[in-house]
Amino acid sequence: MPGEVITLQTGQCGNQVGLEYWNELTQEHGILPDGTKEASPSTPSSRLEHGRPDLFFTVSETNRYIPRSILIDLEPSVISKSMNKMPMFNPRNVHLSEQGNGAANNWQQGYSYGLSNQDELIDLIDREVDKCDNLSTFQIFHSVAGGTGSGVGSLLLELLNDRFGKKIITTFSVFPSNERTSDVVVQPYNTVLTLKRLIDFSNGTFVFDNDSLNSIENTLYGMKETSAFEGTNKLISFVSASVSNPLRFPSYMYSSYESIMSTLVPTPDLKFITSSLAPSASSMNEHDNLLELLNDKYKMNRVEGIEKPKYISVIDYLIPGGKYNSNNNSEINKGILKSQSRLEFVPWTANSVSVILGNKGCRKDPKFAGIQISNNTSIATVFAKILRQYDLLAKREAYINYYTENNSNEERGRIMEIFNECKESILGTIDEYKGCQYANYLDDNDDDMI
Ligand SMILES: Nc1nc2c(ncn2[C@@H]2O[C@H](COP(=O)(O)OP(=O)(O)OP(=O)(O)O)[C@@H](O)[C@H]2O)c(=O)[nH]1
Ligand SMILES: [Mg+2]
Repeated sequence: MPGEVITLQTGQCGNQVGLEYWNELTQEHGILPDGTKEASPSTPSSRLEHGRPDLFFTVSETNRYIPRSILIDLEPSVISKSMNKMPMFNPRNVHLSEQGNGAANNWQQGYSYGLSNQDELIDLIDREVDKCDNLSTFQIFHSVAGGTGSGVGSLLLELLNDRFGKKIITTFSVFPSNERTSDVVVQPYNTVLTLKRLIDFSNGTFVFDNDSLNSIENTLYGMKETSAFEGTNKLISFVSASVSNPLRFPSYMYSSYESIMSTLVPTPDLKFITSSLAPSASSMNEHDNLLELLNDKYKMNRVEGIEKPKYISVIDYLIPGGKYNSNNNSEINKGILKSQSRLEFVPWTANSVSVILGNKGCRKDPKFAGIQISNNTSIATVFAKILRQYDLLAKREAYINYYTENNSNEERGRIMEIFNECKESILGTIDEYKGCQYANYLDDNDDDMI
């Protein structure tokens, strides 16, 4: 039985992506930004297809849909924009800092703030939990590189794991650009500190790399100047909304988060998920779209010039729209067979690509024809790149005073030790992804199997 999903959106990135995410969900379920239902959904058939928004929304006595979402930031501007655009958010679920000036791109500030305010955060979470009959999953939207999404996000992971360890905890985590110089110099420190918590406490982390997102945006829309993150956030939100499509429009397969995550994450040591998408084109059928999902151009954490990744698990979603219906079984089977033959799998898994036939609900024509979510070894090179950038700073102990309580040698040493533990943990994950390419991988990991 599918259970409810509670969302936590934290920091600028978390809340901006979160806003687009709820925009996707409301379109699919025919809900207006104020939480009321659309009077007449676009097509007669869609009237029957409102699915199960109740897993993601509570419904008030006056029939308004309210996202099961908690909005957290240490400065007010992003959340106040969200509340204006989507008055459906519950104002009681907003947590803002009284000082209101952010965590200054510093994980430590975000984490300490979270720690001092944990009772209030727990109250917010408990209130949402109390509204669920059968809570399944917490999902966090954040960036790993600033101060709030990374620091408060890390604390939330610890709190959730501590209090709700049996529930699924997933994250949609945005990794920083290396190409945009405007991004902040201490981002590698914040990223490494956050990654440690993701490794320890998340059950599945969807990794989105801002450089790859920018390049997909350019491929799809040309160099068109969209406002800062609008295009990238639409890409992330399409993927994150689509992941739960079969929960919200249940059919006979993958109608719970548990079933999706157990396919994607066969062992807790391999839990970093890569996504890609296929743009919608009326000339493409199911077979073409399944192959387009393999196109490097549309991968959301691409690393150039590496050996071919090995796949641990792959789920493709076909999302119908316009003339394209995604129900032609022979084209789907042809596409699955070709995808399976083109991908290289680790030796201990079945060479299989699962396909979920999504439902567009009340959405008019989706911009994308499908997504792929997969667990594959390319993540090891993403993490190695992060560690290289981290090492450049850490070997000189550059900017370490941002993270210390005072600048004594002892305190600097203590912080470097913490950073090193995080680095070790990331190296451990890289080793897991390297080791899983061998047939005896599971023999070594018997204790870790779910
Ligand atoms: N894709 C995407 N990336 C974003 C967005 N907003 C910020 N980022 C990236 O996230 C990182 C900075 O994190 P923010 O989310 O702005 O920081 P924060 O969590 O609000 O933390 P502080 O402002 O330091 O308190 C940088 O790498 C930005 O490029 C967004 O809306 N979309
Ligand atoms: Mg901020």
